Amino acid sequence: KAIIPIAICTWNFMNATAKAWEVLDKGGSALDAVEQGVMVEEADLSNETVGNGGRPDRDGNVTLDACIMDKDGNCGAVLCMENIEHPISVARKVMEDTPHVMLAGKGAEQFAYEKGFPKVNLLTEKAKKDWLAWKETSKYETIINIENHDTIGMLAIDKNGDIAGACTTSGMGYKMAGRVGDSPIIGAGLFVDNEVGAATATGVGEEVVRTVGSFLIVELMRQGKSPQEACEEGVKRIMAKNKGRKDFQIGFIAINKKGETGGYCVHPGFSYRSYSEEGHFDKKPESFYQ
Ligand code: SD4
Repeated sequence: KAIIPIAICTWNFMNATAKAWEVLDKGGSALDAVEQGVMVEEADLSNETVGNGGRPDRDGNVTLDACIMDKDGNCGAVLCMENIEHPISVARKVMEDTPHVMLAGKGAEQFAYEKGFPKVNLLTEKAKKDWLAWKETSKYETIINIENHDTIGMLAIDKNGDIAGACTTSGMGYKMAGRVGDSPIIGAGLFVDNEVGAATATGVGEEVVRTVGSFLIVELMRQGKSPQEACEEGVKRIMAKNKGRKDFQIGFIAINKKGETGGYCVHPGFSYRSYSEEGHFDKKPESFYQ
């Protein structure tokens, strides 16, 4: 059933969707809803995959990726940025206050300070301890997401029927220094087309980038597929390029103009959260492998 307004996000980030709903219910814009929604997870120290408290790269530095996109197709992103708790808000400033779409590394950080964002040490004692333990064996391989929290990608439709999306992450744990995943790449980790719908991704970003996954899903919806069918096709495209490979997880979620939603993933374990007048749900989509 189509319900507007609505907010959905990857994984079971119930506090984030609750925040987004609060904004939407008051008549706020989808853009404000997704920004304020994902900020909840960026600030949550217990979440080791987004924002403050995120796992560092293999050199011990926490580097954050985020992007945001509005109803008019405007977008902004920060890549591999350190010391700033809310990369999504910096991405929004890139979108609104600069002629650019992406700022990376030191440039992004400097821009954030100029905009008044405080410098924050993002490496918690726990994340540091885990990283030091990891360094003892230093395996560098992709692992299937078993934990139930990860990159947050959020999509929302406001009372005007306008769509926006946001995606924010500390990226793959113990990644190479300088590594950027799909999450801050418009079209890969997130895409919004206000005429059609929006999609966002979580999981091993390299595979999402290779298929420009979120853009693909929005285009499939434009061709008439439901959000569910489009997400399934997106995952199938990735699996066609990785025949027989089972060592990675990817989850996509999508929403169309009517507020219909869908999700699909490579392995069981992925879920997405949905909040509308119908209620607050944890949805467990089907997966490519059982
Ligand atoms: C990335 N997609 O950096 C993000 C992180 C993630 O499971 O979702 N990891 O590739």
